[in-house]
Amino acid sequence: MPDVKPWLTAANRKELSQLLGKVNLHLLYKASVQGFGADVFHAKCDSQGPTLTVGYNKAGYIFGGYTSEDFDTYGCEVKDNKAFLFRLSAKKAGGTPKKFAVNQGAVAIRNHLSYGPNFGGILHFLFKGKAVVLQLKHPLSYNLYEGDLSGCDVDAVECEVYRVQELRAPWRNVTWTTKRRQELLEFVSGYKPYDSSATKVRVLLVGPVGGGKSSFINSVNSNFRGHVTNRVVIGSGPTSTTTMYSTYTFRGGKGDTSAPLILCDTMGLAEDTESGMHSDDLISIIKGHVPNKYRFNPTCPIQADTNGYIKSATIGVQIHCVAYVIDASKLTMLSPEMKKKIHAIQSQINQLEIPQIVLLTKVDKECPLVANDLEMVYRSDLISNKVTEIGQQLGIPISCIIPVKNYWSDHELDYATDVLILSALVQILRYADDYFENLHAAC
Ligand SMILES: Nc1nc2c(ncn2[C@@H]2O[C@H](COP(=O)(O)OP(=O)(O)O)[C@@H](O)[C@H]2O)c(=O)[nH]1
Ligand SMILES: [Mg+2]
Repeated sequence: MPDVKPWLTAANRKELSQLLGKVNLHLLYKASVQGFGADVFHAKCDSQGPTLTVGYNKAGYIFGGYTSEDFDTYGCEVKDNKAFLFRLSAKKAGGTPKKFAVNQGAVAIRNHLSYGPNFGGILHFLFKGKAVVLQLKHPLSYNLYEGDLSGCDVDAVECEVYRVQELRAPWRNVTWTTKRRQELLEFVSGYKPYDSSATKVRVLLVGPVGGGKSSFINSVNSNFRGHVTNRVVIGSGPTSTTTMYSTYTFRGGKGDTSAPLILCDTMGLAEDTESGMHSDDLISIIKGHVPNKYRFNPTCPIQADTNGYIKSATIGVQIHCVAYVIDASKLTMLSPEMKKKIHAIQSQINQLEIPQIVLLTKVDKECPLVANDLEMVYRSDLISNKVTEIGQQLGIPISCIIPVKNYWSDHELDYATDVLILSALVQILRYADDYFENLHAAC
């Protein structure tokens, strides 16, 4: 049902994950759209495996039942020791979500042609024209009191059935806690480059217009400042908003000192040669010849005699890591011209032996599972496929591809967003250290 919006919010789903573990909920049936009839319910939900039935009442309660067994029309009583009834902590209900496990060995669901989802004859959806019926006369299957589920209001306004899909094990281990966020922030703030002649690691952000370069800088800044900031102008048009070379340092490390990191924002790459970043300019930046606030001219790259050109660039002003910033939701739309352009840049950077990573942005836009819960990012097949795809397209190992979600619509910091952003920074700093180490080994 791609056009039908489920009522379960991201917060509801988070609560449900306390009851169900990390699962994907795929909407199969929505009574207010498809009709409150048992026949439609069976047509949409039979033989779908584990499902979650959710009722919403006028009093604001969200409640329902889970079964790991199929719904069908054969008219039988089904035992399912994994089944349970639940109520979320919505509005009046307050507190934490509640789970009422089926009594072991008892009938968990009653399947019948004329029944909607029927949990042990106690909680009965879509029955005789009524959305929900609660019958506590038959407390054999689940033990609960009247009011536990729906606050005694069985006048449901909506009934949804979701298919429950187990998620794959995460392909990268991440600890999603505020404590972890703090540890990562402390690591990044306290980092000192391997090479003492570079006091900060310089990272060049490269990629097509609209990939999320400026938003990434804002997101990093937000982490250091402790609140969402909009320091860099964000663009949404097809051409680059950024025409200037800008380098960003960050305040807010230990003792409010400057963080050991400089992010360098460039003009976006464009397919044609007349607009967008010229690859010669990129190489000049990498070698440290381009001054901060230099305004690019796409048709005429910086020359040794250009005003402000830095002739003797030290290691401190050179680039120590290149991050390709690529929009996960537009990956398949990367044109052959764009790929050719990136490959040409890559081969020059390879010769300079500078580490290259990919920041795969907008993972929330690409994957609905991730949009609802960012912690699903390493469990999402969609994102995993995107990572493999970009790895193949750019010839970059998977370990160097980091999915991120920038702050783009949020007003408040969120620890999961921060954990991804800060994990990306940690990787960048580690790769930069490898680069410094190689430089020393070569001396
Ligand atoms: N959904 C989503 N939108 C994003 C994300 N990062 C950036 N955007 C949006 O993408 C658009 C382009 O971002 P911008 O940072 O200006 O890209 P740049 O041209 O590479 O600097 C803006 O409208 C942003 O709000 C993200 O992680 N998720
Ligand atoms: Mg920009």
